[in-house]
Amino acid sequence: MLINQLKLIEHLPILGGNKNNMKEIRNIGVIAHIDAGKTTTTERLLFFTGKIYRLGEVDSGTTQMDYMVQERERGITITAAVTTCFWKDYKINIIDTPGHVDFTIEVERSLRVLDGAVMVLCGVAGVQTQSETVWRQADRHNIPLIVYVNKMDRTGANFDKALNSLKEKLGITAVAINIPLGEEEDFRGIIDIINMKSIVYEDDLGLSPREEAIQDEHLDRALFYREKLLEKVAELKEELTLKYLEGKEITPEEINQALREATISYEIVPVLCGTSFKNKGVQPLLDAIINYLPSPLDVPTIKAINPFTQKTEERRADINEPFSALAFKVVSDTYVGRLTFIRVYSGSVKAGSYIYNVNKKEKERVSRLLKMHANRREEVPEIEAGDLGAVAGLRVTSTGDSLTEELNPILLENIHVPVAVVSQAIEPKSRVDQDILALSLNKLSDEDPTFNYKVDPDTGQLVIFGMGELHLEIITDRLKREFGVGVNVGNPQVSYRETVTTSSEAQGKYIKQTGGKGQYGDVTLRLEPLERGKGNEIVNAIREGAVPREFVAAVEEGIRQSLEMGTVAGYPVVDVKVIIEDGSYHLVDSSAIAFRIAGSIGFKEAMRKASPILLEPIMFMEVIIPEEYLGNVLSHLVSSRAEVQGIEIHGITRIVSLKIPLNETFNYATILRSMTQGRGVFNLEFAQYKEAPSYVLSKISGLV
Ligand SMILES: Nc1nc2c(ncn2[C@@H]2O[C@H](COP(=O)(O)OP(=O)(O)OP(=O)(O)O)[C@@H](O)[C@H]2O)c(=O)[nH]1
Ligand SMILES: [Mg+2]
Repeated sequence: MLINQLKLIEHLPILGGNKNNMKEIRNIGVIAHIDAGKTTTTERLLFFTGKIYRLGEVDSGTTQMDYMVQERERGITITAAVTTCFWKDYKINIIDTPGHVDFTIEVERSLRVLDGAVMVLCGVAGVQTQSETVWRQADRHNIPLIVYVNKMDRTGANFDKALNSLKEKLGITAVAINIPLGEEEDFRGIIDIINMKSIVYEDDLGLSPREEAIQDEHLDRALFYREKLLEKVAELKEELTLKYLEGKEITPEEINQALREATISYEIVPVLCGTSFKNKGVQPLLDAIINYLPSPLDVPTIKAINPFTQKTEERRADINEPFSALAFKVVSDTYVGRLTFIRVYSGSVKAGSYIYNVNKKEKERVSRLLKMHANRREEVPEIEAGDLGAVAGLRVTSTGDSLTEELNPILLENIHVPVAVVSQAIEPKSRVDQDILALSLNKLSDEDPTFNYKVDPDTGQLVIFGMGELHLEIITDRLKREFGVGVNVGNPQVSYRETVTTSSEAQGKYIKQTGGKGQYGDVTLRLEPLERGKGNEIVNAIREGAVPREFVAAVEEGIRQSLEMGTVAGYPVVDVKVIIEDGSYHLVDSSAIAFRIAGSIGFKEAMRKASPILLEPIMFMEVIIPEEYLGNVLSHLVSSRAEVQGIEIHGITRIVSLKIPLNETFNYATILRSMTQGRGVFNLEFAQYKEAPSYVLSKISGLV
């Protein structure tokens, strides 16, 4: 009978609730380390809100959110999926993000457009490397957080330890608002320390939790946590401080209000616990999402530059303001074609209307508007401020572009794209494949800004670039299965960079004046090293009139092209400042082409003089192994140029943190598996570029 009731709920439209009431919208992300249980939790959020009536499981490949074949087969999330559900009249737009660092762009673009997030921790491991990374990302985007300590049913789950790891590793003021009732296999529910009651789950689906008074044996613990919570709450507001000091009762409403304000102002992070897999503790999480995380009205007003006036303008989250939105994701949908996901910040957009892409300076027609549930969609006539949705029909809009009304353009902050450090040669198996390959690679890089490809100018070889081995493996698999292209791929390679270590100056001359119209381009460039991670800078410091402006632009273009391929081993050049100092031109013979070539010659010469070096990517690595394998694993790592930074002890598990050159990590999955009989796991994350030892250069130059 329950199933029948829920079936009816399943037919609720995606859009609904109280339309213009932005106070009752929550745009939230679910973020965490790999495997912490984000997708399982999201699936439960949908189940308990009545959005779906049959529970999907990651392990059997039946969740709604992990809908790609590669996700279902591997039990991991690869792409951020958007969905909407309703809880107590609140509309919650949720993005379930991947935990694997190769897909970090999905977390980045989601956090860029969301207002709040649920960070999921594993109850056994507490804060892990990727938890730190996603927390830093949330922090950078000023995203208020609540933490959900999941997997409380697992052996070794320890709520206090997880809570402390939040304070110790992230330095955040984490405050428990509920605590476990029993732990490990005895986990039966939670103790709500705001309302001081137990919530006990008895049926497997967790549909009818029973509320009861806290039993005596748990009372001391509950009071201990309540005292901590009240101390914190009392610090937050003066009127509550007085009440607390006078020993007066602080009501649950007052506690919730204070927690809400403090969560939104990043002063505290409320912490809850549960086990999504066993359906315990999820309804309190839904309550916490609506109680503590911000609505679009609670987040700071958008401020952005109007590209016409160069003045900063504001857009309030209000449907009566001019329309503004950010495109955060592009996917090719089998049925609808190219779909662009947007977050509307102000005004509204209607199906059939025209909007303006500020980055591309082009008008685009909105042919249809859709609300998404993972890969299913529902057509809607309008998307309003504060909401998320998808647009069909946009041709030129890519990830990070600002969309506005043509007469009211503003340029919103773009989306930060991390560096692609791994490359792989790829070739089509046949002539037919060759044509589809180009088209497919184009589509894939349109969807994923961390994936790109180019033809190596020396070898003519097609090379793909991505975040890591897994990323490129998924891309290759999609090429074969989704696009039907037969390809052969080479081994993954490190994508090195080049830079300079000293300053230099060089003249670039391209002069040919033998009969007829000649060529004349002449520039003097200065090259200086910049700090690691600063990127490249081209500065025009040329004396007014020495060279006409369009030729200076051509010089810049020549320099930009040369930055793509350095003089050490042909890798892109990073962290240099190129100053165009001087030059001369000829009234008849000078042309943009001649100056572009002169710029390129000058840059190459300056680079050769500036003690250039090769940079290699260094990765953070975390290796998690049973104690007995520690010795062997460590000695292998040290012989692979690893710098061990720390070893953490969790029962019989050892977590080794280290830095290691990317080059040494290829195939590590197989090596670790054989060294630990399949019991070890590891995570990798890009840390920095660092000078490569000379033998690495000799090796890639084919000298050894
Ligand atoms: N015992 C237990 N297992 C859980 C719980 N929640 C999730 N799992 C299991 O943990 C594994 C990972 O769960 P997912 O939901 O895929 O985790 P995720 O965070 O979405 O993983 P990625 O998206 O790949 O980063 C699966 O095998 C789940 O069945 C829980 O509360 N208890
Ligand atoms: Mg997942």
